[in-house]
Amino acid sequence: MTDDPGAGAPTKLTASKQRWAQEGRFLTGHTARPEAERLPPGQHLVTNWPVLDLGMHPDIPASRWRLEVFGAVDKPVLWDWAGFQALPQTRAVSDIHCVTTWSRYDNAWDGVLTRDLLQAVSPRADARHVVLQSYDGYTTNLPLADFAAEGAVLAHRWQGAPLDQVHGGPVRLVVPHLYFWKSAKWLQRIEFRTEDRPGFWEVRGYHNRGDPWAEQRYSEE
Ligand SMILES: Nc1nc2c(c(=O)[nH]1)N[C@H]1C(S)=C(S)[C@@H](COP(=O)(O)O)O[C@H]1N2
Ligand SMILES: [Mo]
Repeated sequence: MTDDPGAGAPTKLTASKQRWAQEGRFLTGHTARPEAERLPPGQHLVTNWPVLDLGMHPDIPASRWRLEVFGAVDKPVLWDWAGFQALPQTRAVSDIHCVTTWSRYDNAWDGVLTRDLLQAVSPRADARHVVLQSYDGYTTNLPLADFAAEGAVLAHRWQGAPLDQVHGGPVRLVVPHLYFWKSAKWLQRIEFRTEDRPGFWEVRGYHNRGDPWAEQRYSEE
């Protein structure tokens, strides 16, 4: 019928290769997903880094910067720059997925993992939600489980250099497994809550969770 050696009944080797492809075996990227699935549905890759926000870029020198953590936690804190820098510092590399359809691969963030922050403030057993408040008045909300996810980081450096003011410096949140609107720039306050409270975009038609793999861009209403 055909002389294509690849066609015909699957051999042991082709069956293994198909399985390797599905598992993404032999890929050298940072992700465990097969390369073809690294880009979520409806996204396109960019190599620049677009700036998106409410149009105000607060100028907060490190000397005046404070981060308040309050609400349903046993140890509320107000960190200044030195206090924040004294927390464990980690590099986390991740991809950005913005709801406006651009994605940017391999961003190296340096800062405090949300897991280390949780260690420091001890959320109460009934804490379920987190609300981020920023110096420009922006807010966004997350389930505590998403805030605590692997790779989520309060970042103050990007690709080895201090985070640019336009991208949220001195400190922004990065939650890589959700659309980028959840990653609050110019972070000022973190509130732990027993009840959810939708943020700026969430009350304006964006999805409450924002999973790029499920294309949770906008709410159904
Ligand atoms: N404080 C603050 N954080 C924010 C926003 C904002 O307007 N203010 N915009 C969000 C949105 S919609 C996006 S897409 C990303 C954009 O981040 P970037 O400008 O670094 O690409 O920031 C998010 N975090
Ligand atoms: Mo966005």
